[in-house]
Amino acid sequence: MHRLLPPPRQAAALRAMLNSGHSVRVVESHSAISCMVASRASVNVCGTQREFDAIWVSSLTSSAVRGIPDMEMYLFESRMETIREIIDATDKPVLVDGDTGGEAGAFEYLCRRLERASAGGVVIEDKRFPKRNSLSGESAQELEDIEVFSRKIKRGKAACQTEDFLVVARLEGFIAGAGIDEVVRRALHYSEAGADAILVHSRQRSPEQVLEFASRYRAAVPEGAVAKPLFCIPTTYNSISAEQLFENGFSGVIHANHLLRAAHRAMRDVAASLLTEDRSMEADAFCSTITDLFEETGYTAAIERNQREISV
Ligand code: SPV
Ligand code: MG
Repeated sequence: MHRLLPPPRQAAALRAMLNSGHSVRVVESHSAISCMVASRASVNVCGTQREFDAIWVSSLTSSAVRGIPDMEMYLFESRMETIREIIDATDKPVLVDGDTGGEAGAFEYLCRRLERASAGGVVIEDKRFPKRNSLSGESAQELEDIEVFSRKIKRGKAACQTEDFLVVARLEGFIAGAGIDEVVRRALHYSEAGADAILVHSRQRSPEQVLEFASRYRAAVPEGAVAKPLFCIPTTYNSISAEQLFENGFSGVIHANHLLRAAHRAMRDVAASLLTEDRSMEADAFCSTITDLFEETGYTAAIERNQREISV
């Protein structure tokens, strides 16, 4: 393998947060501008400022912005360009959805490329390549052999240059119809293989399945071993808050697709309004202003700097 320079500190932040017991709220980005919006979102809740802690580069939304289905179809090089733009657009750590990771050799390469690009980590799911989106009830979901997937985790970890880069094992057992015993068995196996964290996925409308998993996993961790931090993606069971998931043993909660879904709905409404009204006045209500875009992308600040220089 080539000798590579270590990545900058932004990459280490996710590991540091998890190590210090800080729970993380993660939100999806699919472009530099969506990452800027996500990174700057900040609200005051009962006197405490709340922000997202990390960014999720979703395969669903990375595919959707390219106009292709979420079937592990994109060329990784073109996705890498988006990942780099997203990392450049934020100071927050970036967690990349690596789908199945491909075969072990491809996964080593993926880990090295992402670590070098200063990503905070990668998540791979224990399904067979090419995977199908987990939320689609129509798709056949086939689990990977437990040993094959564990070897892939080991190979990915061994390929990384630092301890900071996280390799997260994502459990698709519930999605594929397996029972909780099998899902817990796999979680223990992947933890033992060196996964830095475990993501359990479910498409039930209720959080019961993932909550039961969290308590069963913790109870099953053998003496002397540590339970890995747990992540979940509450897209379907979305009446439970991130705070409640944290209280029930989760360290990370990922809102995996909402910024693109919001933009898509607004785009459809605006396109229809432009045609219906035959002008743009009514559509303005659904749009950011041009000034908003200037400010978000640094245009306003760049012009101000130029003007200061001219007036000196
Ligand atoms: C993604 O965001 O691409 C995910 C989560 O993998 S899900 O769409 O629920 O499979
Ligand atoms: Mg995905």
